[in-house]
Amino acid sequence: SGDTCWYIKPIWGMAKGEGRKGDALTEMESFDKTFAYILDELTTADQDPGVKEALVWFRRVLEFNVPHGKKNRGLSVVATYKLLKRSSHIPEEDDQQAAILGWCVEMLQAFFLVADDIMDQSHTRRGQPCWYKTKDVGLVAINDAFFLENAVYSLIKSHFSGQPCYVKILELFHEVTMQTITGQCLDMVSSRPDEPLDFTRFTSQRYDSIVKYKTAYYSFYLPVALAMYLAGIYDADSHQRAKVILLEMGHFFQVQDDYLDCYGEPEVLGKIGTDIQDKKCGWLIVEALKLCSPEQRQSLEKNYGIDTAENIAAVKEVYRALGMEDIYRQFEEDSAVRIKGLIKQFSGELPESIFESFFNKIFKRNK
Ligand code: GPP
Ligand code: MG
Ligand code: MG
Ligand code: MG
Repeated sequence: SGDTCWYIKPIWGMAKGEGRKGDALTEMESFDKTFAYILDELTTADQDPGVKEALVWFRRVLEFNVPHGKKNRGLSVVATYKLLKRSSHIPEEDDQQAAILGWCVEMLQAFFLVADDIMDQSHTRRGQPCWYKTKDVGLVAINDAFFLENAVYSLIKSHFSGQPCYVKILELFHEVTMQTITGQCLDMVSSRPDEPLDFTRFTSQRYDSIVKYKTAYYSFYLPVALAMYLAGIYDADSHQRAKVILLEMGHFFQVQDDYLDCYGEPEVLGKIGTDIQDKKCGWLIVEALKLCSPEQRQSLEKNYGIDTAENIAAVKEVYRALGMEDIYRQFEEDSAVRIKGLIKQFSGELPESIFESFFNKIFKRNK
């Protein structure tokens, strides 16, 4: 359906996206209301009474796994859509459509997280036990991950079929899912439990590919691209520009995730780090390997990827001696400068505020 005249001059006073303080709460509340509606749609379909028990189970899956995160990705669909349509008065049901897509992103994320926690053998997520660790669940969680993924398409069909953006949205979800699966593959094969540790594979190039694919596409490009499609923005140039900026932000976000895995407070973060014992090719180890002495490297080789308190402590001791926390702070500052510069340089006709407000949500996060 071609290019649409969509450009709206950003309103600078409102660049943070949420405007007045009270509005942030209202946005979250109205977003949460949409979830209650989605829950009913997905689990009370008038169907074969023989599947009733599965629908009751799926309701539990959705309630446990979808609505308890920060909801940055989902809310960004709504916020971006509103910024793109600022000058025209959007009817209420249009906002509702953005909220449905926002929840689709949150459901895709829930699908990834349920599966990722099994693969990473994690313990907690969002301040509760991981779904597969929950009583009566176990490996049914694999089927539940498939359910969460497919629920996305059932919602897209019921809310968007017949609209000009329908096929674009479908294709985008499929493409981004494949990218994320590719990144998860790189993440997993870089640290196989049955293979000896090989630090020569832990390069920045490898790290960059892992995080671009496993995190940046679905967490940053997807929410903004969905809002753009909903607002009628299809042109390749705008999407390419958005992608360049958002993939850079996504890279930064995963560096934060890797830093917090080791240095975050589990009570705030809602999850307990496992990257050291999981032998992950994460930001801290990749940077530490660039800076360490031969002795420190030996210690890392001896202790990385082994799940005992002593081995983990020995790795953390090398990180401490290298000053990894300060190195991260410096990276954070440099990234902010780089990303802000990229936004100024690369936004083209897109309002800079959509990128600024997304970045402000994640910068200096501790959860
Ligand atoms: C985050 O990595 C990456 C994902 C959640 C993508 C998973 C993709 C699949 C196809 C399952 P992470 O393991 O560092 O996240 P966390 O720290 O939240 O466990
Ligand atoms: Mg994980
Ligand atoms: Mg993982
Ligand atoms: Mg992590």
